[in-house]
Amino acid sequence: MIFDGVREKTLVLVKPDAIQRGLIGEIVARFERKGLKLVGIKMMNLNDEVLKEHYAHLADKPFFASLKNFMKSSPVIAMCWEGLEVVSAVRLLCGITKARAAEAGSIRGDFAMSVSCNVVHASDTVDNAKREVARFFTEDELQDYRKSEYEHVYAEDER
Ligand code: DAT
Ligand code: MG
Repeated sequence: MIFDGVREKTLVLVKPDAIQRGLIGEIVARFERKGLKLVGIKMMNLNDEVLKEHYAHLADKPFFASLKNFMKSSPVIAMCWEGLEVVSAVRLLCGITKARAAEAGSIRGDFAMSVSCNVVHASDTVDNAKREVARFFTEDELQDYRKSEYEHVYAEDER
């Protein structure tokens, strides 16, 4: 089967600060122009239950309550992107957590100044990406389709 090598998936959230600042299109465009395939997208409200799971690694931090409040302050856009080694590729596109120190050209580097209001979430490892995609999307909400652009985005041996 063609394109079987490019099935890694990752979760991206467009955070409330980006929703309020009208950056949804800018952020989606970054992933599109990179050559990634969008396989799931929806607008949703997050609750304490999902945020406790999603940010479990930060549960004992002093900023945990404000992080949850921030993530509940408006709907977010959840997206699932697919591609070859897409988890690490998307982390690079997003830039480091502290946005004002993030590399120019990255999403956080170009659009944000804050540590907490840093416009996007992206899965950090392949294992976490699997868990996070399953946390935010049902199987039915993930699309399986052929993107003809892949013939030009990837070399034959990468597809
Ligand atoms: P990342 O989002 O880059 O994967 P993370 O998983 O360490 O970073 O933290 C998740 C989010 O929590 C991060 O995007 C913003 C918030 N956060 C992290 N460290 C923080 C801090 N020191 N003060 C306030 N918010 C913080
Ligand atoms: Mg993280």
